[in-house]
Amino acid sequence: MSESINQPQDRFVSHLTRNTIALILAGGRGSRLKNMTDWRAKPAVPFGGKFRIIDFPLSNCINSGIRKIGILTQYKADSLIRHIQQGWGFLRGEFGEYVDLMPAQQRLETSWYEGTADAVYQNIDILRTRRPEYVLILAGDHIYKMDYGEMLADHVANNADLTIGCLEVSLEEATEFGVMDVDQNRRVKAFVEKPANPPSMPGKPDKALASMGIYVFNAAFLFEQLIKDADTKGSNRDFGKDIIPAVIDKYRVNAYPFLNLQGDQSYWRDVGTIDAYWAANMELIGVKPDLNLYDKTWPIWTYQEQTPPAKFVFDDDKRRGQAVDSMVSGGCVISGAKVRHSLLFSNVRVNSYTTLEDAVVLPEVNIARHCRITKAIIEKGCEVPQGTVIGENLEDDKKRFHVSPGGVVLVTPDMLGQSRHYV
Ligand code: ADQ
Ligand code: ADP
Repeated sequence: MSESINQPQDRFVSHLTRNTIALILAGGRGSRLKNMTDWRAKPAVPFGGKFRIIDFPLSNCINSGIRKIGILTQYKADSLIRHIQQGWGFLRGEFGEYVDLMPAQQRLETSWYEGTADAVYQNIDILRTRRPEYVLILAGDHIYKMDYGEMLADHVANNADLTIGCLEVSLEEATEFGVMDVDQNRRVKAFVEKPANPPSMPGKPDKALASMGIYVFNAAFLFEQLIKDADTKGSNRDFGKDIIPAVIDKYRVNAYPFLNLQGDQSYWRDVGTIDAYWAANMELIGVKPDLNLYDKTWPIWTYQEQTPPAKFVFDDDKRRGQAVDSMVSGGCVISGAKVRHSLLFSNVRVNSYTTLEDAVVLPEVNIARHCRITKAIIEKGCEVPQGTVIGENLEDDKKRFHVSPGGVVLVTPDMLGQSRHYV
């Protein structure tokens, strides 16, 4: 038995997770989500009928036993902050558990965070006082389930300074990612951020090994590199662009292949565009979606107000209110209307003579009578007026709404001439 195996930190994943701080990067603009991020940060965008995107990395942390969590906020953080304060206050400070909001500290003369590394650097003084052994850095804008404890154990077992979570993507997709080349021991030999011509994987000419933007660092190593980077002229202060390329030659940087709870890479979604967001929500309606929201062993936690059950009623003309092949959240009332293959968030009203198909309807929406809506996303708080037709003539829709390249119509209160009461 090698000596290191006798070290408690190698033996117990619980020791590793207890001594880890997770930092969730929640500041990005998410501009490809168009008007859905006019008023909120991407991690605060509602998803899956009752969650917000950030609930996924947060729940992964809690379920993995990592209960010291910092959320680095910046852009339009209002609804994100409220969501965290309302829903994530259940951790016990006396056990050393917390979810801390870490807004831009304005530590430097610049007033906002620059790249992702700067977001962490600006909080370095606070992080040091917490004395973590490991820092797990996570993106706040991806949907997946993952046991981070396994990644930490792999990091320690391989004596790595930095471990990068990775997954296989197609060469076309790879231009949007950090792409790496690894040896047979998974040691990272090269790393390029968003390459125009991504290198393919050995033996897999149509695939590239992409960074998920999630990292395990030995804490002391991270702090050292952040300080070095802050002194480097011309740095973008970004993990992908600056920190990782600067350390791969000199230190042990390993790749960790992402596995979700089924032990494969079947579910990981960047819902960064309107088309991807719509498709990922639609996918959940299927009979056996790859993302199982009903798994009691890996619950996705969230905040949600208390609502009465969804209700399906006849209208005065005895017209049946119904939803088939759909998910309908609490507080919804479907009266004399037909809802097909759609996902309704909480407190949505759909009224008589109206039909919905392939629609994602966010909370607090009222759809009046005689509407026909197909393949659309209706933003939170919309009052859709009587007789509105959406998704049948995209040229018409383009005049009033946002139409995605895939033909999904996004409707917001502003586009209907209404003021926003909800984010
Ligand atoms: P991108 O996703 O393009 O690439 P970026 O836009 O920097 O990287 O966002 C990463 C995460 O950090 C997002 O969750 C974003 O919201 C957040 N964020 C960005 N700037 C921030 C700031 N200043 N303060 C707080 N949060 C901030 C990254 C990596 C790639 C990798 C992909 C995987 O750089 O190497 O392949 O993630 O999606
Ligand atoms: P429609 O345009 O379809 O006739 P209404 O607004 O008249 O819609 O509502 C129809 C039915 O929906 C009501 O009779 C009632 O049963 C139900 N309903 C409407 N609003 C609520 C509510 N706030 N709480 C519970 N049920 C409601």
